[in-house]
Amino acid sequence: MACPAAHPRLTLTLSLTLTQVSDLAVTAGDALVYDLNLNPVGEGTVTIQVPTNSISDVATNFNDAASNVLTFVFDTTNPTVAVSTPTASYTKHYPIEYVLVFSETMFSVTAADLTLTGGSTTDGDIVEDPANTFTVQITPDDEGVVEVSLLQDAVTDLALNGVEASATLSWTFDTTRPDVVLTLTLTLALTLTQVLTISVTEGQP
Ligand SMILES: [Ca+2]
Ligand SMILES: [Ca+2]
Repeated sequence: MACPAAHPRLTLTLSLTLTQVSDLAVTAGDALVYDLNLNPVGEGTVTIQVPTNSISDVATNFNDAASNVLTFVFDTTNPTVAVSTPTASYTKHYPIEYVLVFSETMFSVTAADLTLTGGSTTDGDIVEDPANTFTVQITPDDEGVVEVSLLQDAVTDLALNGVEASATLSWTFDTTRPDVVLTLTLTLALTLTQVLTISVTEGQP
């Protein structure tokens, strides 16, 4: 059946107040297509449905069944991230674990998103859990300082809002054992005194 030339009446059921619902284009063909510009007044979940008896053809035949429900989340808030505080600034253990806890669900976090010096990681070293937490295993390049951060907008939430910059964490990776030297000094006085000195030289990277 050919589509009527005149626009049918259309009523939408919306879950959120809109500042504007404008009709961008109406295309008449075998099916009549409405493109609507929806502007929510605030963040949140928006659902849209055409209810029963709310759209008619030019012969005033109304729809006898409600449409499916479309849902989307309007989100303009930038996500934030908290990072794990190292239990010690010096470590001999590796890989070093770096934990990112985001304020909301993120699109993804990959190795390329991290700003890392003195070490490396791969996408396979990053594990996500359901609580918006990503655990990253970092392998030091060598002894010395390993530093990692997440720059502003490096990753996004599901609505593509960029993340706020994280704090920068650093560790000193040190696997060199300290050296110990004993020296004995004899002092002749009224009594003979022996002074034992233990010198420890810390082997630092
Ligand atoms: Ca957000
Ligand atoms: Ca050392």
